[in-house]
Amino acid sequence: MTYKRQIDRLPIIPADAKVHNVTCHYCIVGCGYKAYTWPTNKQGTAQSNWSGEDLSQQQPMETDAWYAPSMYNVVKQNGQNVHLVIKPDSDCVVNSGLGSVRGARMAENRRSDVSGTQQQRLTDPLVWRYGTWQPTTWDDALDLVARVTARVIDKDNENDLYVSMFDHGGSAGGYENTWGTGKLYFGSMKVKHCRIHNRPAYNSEVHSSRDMGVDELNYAYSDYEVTDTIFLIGANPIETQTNLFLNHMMPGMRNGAKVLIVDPRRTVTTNACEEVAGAENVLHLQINSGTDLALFNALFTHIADQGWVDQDFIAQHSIQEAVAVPEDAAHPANLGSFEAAREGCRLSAAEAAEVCGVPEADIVKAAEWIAKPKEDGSRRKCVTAYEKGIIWGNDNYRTIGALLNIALATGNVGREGGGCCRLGGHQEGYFRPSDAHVGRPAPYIDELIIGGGGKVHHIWANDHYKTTLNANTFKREYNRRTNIVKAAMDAAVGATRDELVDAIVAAVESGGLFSVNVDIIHSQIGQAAHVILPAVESGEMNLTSMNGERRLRLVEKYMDGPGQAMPDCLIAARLANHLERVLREDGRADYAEQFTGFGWQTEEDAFMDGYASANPEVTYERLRAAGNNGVQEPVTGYANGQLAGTTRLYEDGVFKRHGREDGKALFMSGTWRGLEAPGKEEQRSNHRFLINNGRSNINWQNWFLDQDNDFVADRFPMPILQINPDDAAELGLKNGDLAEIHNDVGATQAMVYLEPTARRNETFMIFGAPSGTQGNVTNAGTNTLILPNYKQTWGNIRKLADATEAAARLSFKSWEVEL
Ligand SMILES: Nc1nc2c(c(=O)[nH]1)N[C@H]1C(S)=C(S)[C@@H](COP(=O)(O)OP(=O)(O)OC[C@H]3O[C@@H](n4cnc5c(=O)[nH]c(N)nc54)[C@H](O)[C@@H]3O)O[C@H]1N2
Ligand SMILES: Nc1nc2c(c(=O)[nH]1)N[C@H]1C(S)=C(S)[C@@H](COP(=O)(O)OP(=O)(O)OC[C@H]3O[C@@H](n4cnc5c(=O)[nH]c(N)nc54)[C@H](O)[C@@H]3O)O[C@H]1N2
Ligand code: SF4
Ligand SMILES: [Mo]
Repeated sequence: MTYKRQIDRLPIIPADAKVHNVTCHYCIVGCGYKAYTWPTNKQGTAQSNWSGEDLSQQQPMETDAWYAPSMYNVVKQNGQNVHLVIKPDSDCVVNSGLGSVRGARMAENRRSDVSGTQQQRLTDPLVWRYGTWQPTTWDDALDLVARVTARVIDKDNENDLYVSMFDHGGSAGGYENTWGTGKLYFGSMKVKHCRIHNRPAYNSEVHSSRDMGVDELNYAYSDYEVTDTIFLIGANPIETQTNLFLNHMMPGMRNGAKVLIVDPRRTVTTNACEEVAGAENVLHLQINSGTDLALFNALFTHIADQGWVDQDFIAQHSIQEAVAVPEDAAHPANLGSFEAAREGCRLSAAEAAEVCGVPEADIVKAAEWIAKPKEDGSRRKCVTAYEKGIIWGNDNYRTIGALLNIALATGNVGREGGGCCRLGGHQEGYFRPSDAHVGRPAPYIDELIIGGGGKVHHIWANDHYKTTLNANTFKREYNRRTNIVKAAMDAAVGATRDELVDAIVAAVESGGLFSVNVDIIHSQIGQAAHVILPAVESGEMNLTSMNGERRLRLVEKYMDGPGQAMPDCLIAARLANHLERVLREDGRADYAEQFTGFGWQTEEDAFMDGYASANPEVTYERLRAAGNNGVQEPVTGYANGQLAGTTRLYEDGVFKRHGREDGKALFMSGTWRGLEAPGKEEQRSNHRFLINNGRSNINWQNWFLDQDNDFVADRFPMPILQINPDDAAELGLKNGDLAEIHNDVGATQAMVYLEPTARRNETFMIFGAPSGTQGNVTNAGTNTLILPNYKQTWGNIRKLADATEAAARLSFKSWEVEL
């Protein structure tokens, strides 16, 4: 809440403050920061301070010698209170000293007993006892988890244990923690009933890209600076990858790049690009929701027909066989040669214009901006970048494949100024044993849970109550099933441990579900849990992750975690230790043996056991030395005191992501087939409004920290629903009013925000808020291979109430800006 603390002075960082490398743990961009800590009874002076400047003199505008109140806090370090400043690092090539409205508030979002911030953080393991949650020790809580879990699993059958777990880096995740959980669930066990934090199955967000041989993070951020065209699809980078936009895309535009944007909504990104590049250099293809595949097929057709393709690349680096992987249940389209794809995807610009609702001339113009050779005959460079607008959009497999077709055909993968990439969500940081046993398509976990499947559920760092699809039904069933267990535990009050375990097992045998929640706060799904285990965050442990250009860095621990909280990897290790012990006591020595190898005492032990086992050159010490610029993965060696990495993938033209020995890229052959996920077409026909949804700059994910941060909570006490003013007038809605969104599968609420640029009958709602879950109205039907289709949701809207007291004093200014 520093923004209104009326702070007129902050301590000056002394010259001898401790300095730690920090990579912002929020979004994929992974901006470099430095954390400074020093004793509370000390500070620098105008003449003697960390910056080396004489601060009694006026500093220039672009000075580094300052910090904002939001970058400051007082936290615990080795049990002592210390001053903490976390400020952007101007030497980091990712952000060059820029912060964002999220990253620049890392410090104020740390838990502090002195300033009172983030007091919601969990400090102790909690066990459901005597009708509520009671604090206890790790050994007590983990003994209960291990005993109950051990009763429902066995050597060859772990199907009654369900696991929801992060697969990313940065905030909740990282190489240490994906390995800790991965070694437990995929090494010691072979858990099949698992899902990832953001989708109801354990699968890929981009199956087709990988099947075509292309890893989805293949470029370098500098490619934006030297390209001719930036092609953005279903993404809003100024709000969601902020410093990638500001520090790399904007310089690209200033160097002359044109920008193509595909989004059914006019975003602030579109607005910003027009301001930076000039409106004549920005083309917004404002397509009908979910029609991207038709657009991409038409672009591909036009580009191929004009002969604007890279024949050499196609001949040398792509497969020549018409169909190399035939369409089947695991591959929702044929994969093969360029020519076969050209026939299989054929669609005219006129036909696509009809489907997409954009002018045919704009489709032709877009094709020209992507691929029409320049006057001197040279090839245009184009960076293609996409994110959740198509990943969570209609027909994920074919749509992403069709987009990659264009990038491959124009020789834009593995070239400077090119790339066909996910913009990304969190940072990455995946290192786990094989998940092959899960199968493809992977089981649809939410549906199984709703249908009564599973007896024990372990949840690591996610909150399905706020962020899954079909969420009304999920919550109803989850509450019902976990309440069966709570009732059984209540009835067993005062029982011995054995009696309690018997009571819980009896309850799960009769339809109940025992829920274990590993989180940093007491979340919404955590309200249903029986055991809650407190984790630490990045900065409260050492943590490695890589960003959207595969840049690997180490965040150095700069403060203590709250109370008994531990790193996720060590929680996994201690759980494994308890499972081993309990299984031995139970006489199941063979099975117990599978849970050995978890002697780790520190997160570094987990790192060395996991990631470093496959990348022996990489150590904490070397990463520390590599600082905030780190090294781009894959790491290729260590020489002259430096880790060597890879600026961009596929510069050698060898594509291996599909696992094929030939090293050739594949093209995808898939026709437009309307709204693919079950129930979507009916939902659209039967409801007036598109409930498009996604993110805003200020909110981070499911608001787990935002909800206890006044700066954010005062701005948006509730999720907003952007709506066209004429639509709102028809419904009797005004700014700040509370609206109910309802449809065939559920209902939710949001705060009305009139937005003149919103198209009629098309709204946009912030997803994931504690005070209004958009997923309540997203139906259960998924794309093939169990990819949720959050974006294509339709519903009706009615007024619930006038603006609440909190909403009445907000600004409802349009987000459009003019520079
Ligand atoms: N500020 C902020 N930044 C974040 C996050 C955050 O919570 N807050 N979360 C991070 C995470 S985990 C993720 S995954 C990323 C997501 O980053 P983005 O994908 O950029 O974010 P979204 O807002 O989910 O969706 C992007 C756009 O998809 C558009 N869209 C909807 N339907 C369609 C469609 O049919 N076709 C097309 N082409 N577009 C469509 C929406 O209008 C929206 O503008 O952001 C990361 N960065
Ligand atoms: N309607 C709709 N739904 C969506 C989306 C959408 O666009 N529209 N997007 C989807 C996407 S891309 C995403 S990423 C998901 C996000 O869905 P979730 O993963 O459920 O949301 P997060 O906010 O990332 O959840 C983080 C949780 O982990 C906890 N946490 C934070 N740090 C740590 C840590 O270090 N350790 C542990 N153990 N816990 C920690 C937080 O308190 C919080 O409860 O939502 C998905 N759902
Ligand atoms: S752009 Fe992303 S990584 Fe950079 S400071 Fe903002 S939230 Fe953090
Ligand atoms: Mo995400």
